[in-house]
Amino acid sequence: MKFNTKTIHGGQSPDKAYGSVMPPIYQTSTYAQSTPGGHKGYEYSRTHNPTRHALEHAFASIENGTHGLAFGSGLAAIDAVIKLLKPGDEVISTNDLYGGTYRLFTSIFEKFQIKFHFIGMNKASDIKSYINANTKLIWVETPTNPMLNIIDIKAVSAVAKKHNILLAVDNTFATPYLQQPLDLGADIVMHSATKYLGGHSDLVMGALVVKDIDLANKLYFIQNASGAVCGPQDSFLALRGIKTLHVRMQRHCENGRAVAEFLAQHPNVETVYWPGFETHPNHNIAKQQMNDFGGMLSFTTKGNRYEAAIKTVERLKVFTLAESLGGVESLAGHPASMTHASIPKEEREKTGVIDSLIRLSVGIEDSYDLIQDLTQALST
Ligand code: P1T
Repeated sequence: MKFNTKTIHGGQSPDKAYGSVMPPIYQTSTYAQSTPGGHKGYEYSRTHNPTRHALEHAFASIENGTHGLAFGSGLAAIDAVIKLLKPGDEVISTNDLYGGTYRLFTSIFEKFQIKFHFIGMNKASDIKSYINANTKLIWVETPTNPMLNIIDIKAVSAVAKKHNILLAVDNTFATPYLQQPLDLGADIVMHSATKYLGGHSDLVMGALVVKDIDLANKLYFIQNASGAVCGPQDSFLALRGIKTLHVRMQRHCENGRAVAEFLAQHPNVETVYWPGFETHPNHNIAKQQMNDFGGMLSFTTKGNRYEAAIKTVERLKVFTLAESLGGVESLAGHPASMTHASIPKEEREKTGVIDSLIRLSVGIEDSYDLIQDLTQALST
């Protein structure tokens, strides 16, 4: 089945009870048993729920995996992956990543003696010097949030496999429409489904997909034992969102390109970070591992002045100033004071998250209106 068909039908069939085409919202915590253990496959909704099940099948289908797992947030999904580890284990992670992921790693899991190395991965070979006998996981965001760095998944996977290390890829920015990490050698693909998969800024959810039964079973155990699952109503919304992922992404990519090209020639803009530019350091890798360049981009205003960046985002009218990304509506953010405020200033500035950086999640409105809005916001 091709991707554009999988988004609509992947892992789904009409409901067995009455043939309903959309999966019913099984809004129940528990299921009747005729005798202890005598049930129809479902006992308790933390463990299993038919609506969540349908969504988990859809996740697996669109990411070319065999097993999908849905969580109550993207961070809950990441939390489950790190719980595969034990004290003394080490993780090598991209140094440019969502601030909440950095906070989870450093403020929660370092307490449990898991060690994290945050490094630039623009050259996959740079990872090798951080590997030792305790290294158990490589955590990659690509494109990264918010600098839009591109990491070569195939090359990192070759290093990981050689040393028997798990590779997890946060595919939130790209979505499976643009990039399928399991096909490129990753062991785990993760999503903040809050973003493009949901697509309408109306839910908070996380996803994991794997293609190895043992790994799947370990993660299902953690999902049930730790219990950070999503509810049936949100599962339904995510299933509905995924059905239009391919058409939304096509427009996100077109609008992303139009906005990136507009900003690149604007006199009040210093630098635009977008993997579609030939000048992007890993443009060629982006071309190889992605089908297009997406709707996320960041840029700096001239002069690196905090006030200038803040004034710019405050003046926007079609773009909404808000955390998050990946919805049909365009959003703008100021990473240094919003999504990446939990990363110490010194650390974030090393990766380029400076005071004048603005991040855009380019939505699917008419690109004319988006460019008009940026024109007025950048005019002074
Ligand atoms: O918000 P949540 O669903 O828990 O997902 C966390 C997360 C994980 N990975 C990436 C790449 C993310 O961007 C996020 C969440 N990001 C934002 C809220 C943001 O505005 O960047």
